[in-house]
Amino acid sequence: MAAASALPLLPRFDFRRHTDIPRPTPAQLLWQRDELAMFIHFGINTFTDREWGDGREDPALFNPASLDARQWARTAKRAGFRAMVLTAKHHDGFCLWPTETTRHSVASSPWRGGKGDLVGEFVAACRAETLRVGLYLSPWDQNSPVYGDSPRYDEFYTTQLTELLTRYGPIHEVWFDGANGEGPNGKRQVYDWPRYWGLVKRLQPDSVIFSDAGPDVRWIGNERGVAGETNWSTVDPSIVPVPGMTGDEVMRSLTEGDRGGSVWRPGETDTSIRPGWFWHADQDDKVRSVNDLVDLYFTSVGRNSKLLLNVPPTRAGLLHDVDVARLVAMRRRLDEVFASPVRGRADTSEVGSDSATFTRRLDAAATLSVIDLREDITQGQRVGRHAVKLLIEGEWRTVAEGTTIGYRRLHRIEPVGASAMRVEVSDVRPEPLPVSITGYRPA
Ligand code: FUL
Repeated sequence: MAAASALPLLPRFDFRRHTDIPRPTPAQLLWQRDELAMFIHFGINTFTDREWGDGREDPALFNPASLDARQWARTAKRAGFRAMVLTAKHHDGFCLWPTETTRHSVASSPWRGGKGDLVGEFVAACRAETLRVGLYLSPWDQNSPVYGDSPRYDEFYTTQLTELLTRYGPIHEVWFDGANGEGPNGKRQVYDWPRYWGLVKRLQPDSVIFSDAGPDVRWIGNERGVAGETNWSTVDPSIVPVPGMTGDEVMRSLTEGDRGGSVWRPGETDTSIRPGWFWHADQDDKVRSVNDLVDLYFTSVGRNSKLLLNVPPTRAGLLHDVDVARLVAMRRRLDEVFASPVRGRADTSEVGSDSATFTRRLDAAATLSVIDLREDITQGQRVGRHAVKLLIEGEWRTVAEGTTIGYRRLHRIEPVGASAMRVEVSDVRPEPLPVSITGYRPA
């Protein structure tokens, strides 16, 4: 006892803790682990059959006969989504909540006799199904007379944000679109992003802010539903300092992130289940197929991203039967794909300074068709290259290769019988940490 207390009480040196690399905040971790969020584009465009309104629409057009946000939330839940994001206001400026800032809102519509609050109903529906809540508030506003008169519009916009972030309880994600047009005075609005983001952080400190430039979550750079095969969750913030920028280097940074970047800003992959973001009757026969939806999971969640899948309600205010059926079938298929995990038991692991090999033996040979790799992202993202090898009839064969892993990297492979699985990682910085490998039997 005496001898022990004479020793200096230094903790065992743990290199990991002393390596200063970006790591996710608790809110970013929750966001990533949700894997699937449902985007809801609904508003005046639903009633005019347009994608972008011009702000001159008559609020009287907004009159969904059977609107039921619970149906949206139940569908999302059933299909395995863990969050929903609603367009509280799109570029046309029509507000889905009774705002004090303008009369261009549900309060001037016949819906619920002008007493309705769709943001309120949406949030209540999310809570009833324990889905996290996200709100989209378009900065571009073609209805606001002060748009383009920058300081006045900033005031108007931050008042709207304040209403949304103080009236409805916890909001997990605030979604900032980068679109930016001209105001009625012919001037271009200069957005005060630091002010908007600062306000969100003050009113909803546990939220994540999405935009091209984060600060917490970045756009993945396309609307096709495909994250980069290389996808770092770190970025160099000087490449995309504000939303709405264009250029090759901007797009590359959005899609792939930046190795060694100083901030943690994972990519969100947003796409629609239909060609448009809003519902159009003539797209009822153009809903993504089940195969397509399953592919989306692999090209987003399976590439260290998160999928924000848009499912637009119809004029009735309900998700369309076709969309609902596809989503339920997608869930069934994904459940089948991941129904029979094979973990085996840890065998050898060899860890070098910038490479490592982790091997697991299976208790009995198994046929595998999907390989699931994961880094412990609470310790940052480290792996620059990886290869998956399977022991097939006594011989190690490479069945998949790639660059980054991150939260989750999925590989679909030709089904093959294996008695052991191995992941080899290289180009790892700073030092390697264990990478988990799981195989799945074919459905
Ligand atoms: C874009 C918008 O212009 C589209 O209408 C849609 O809302 C999409 C998610 O973001 O920038």
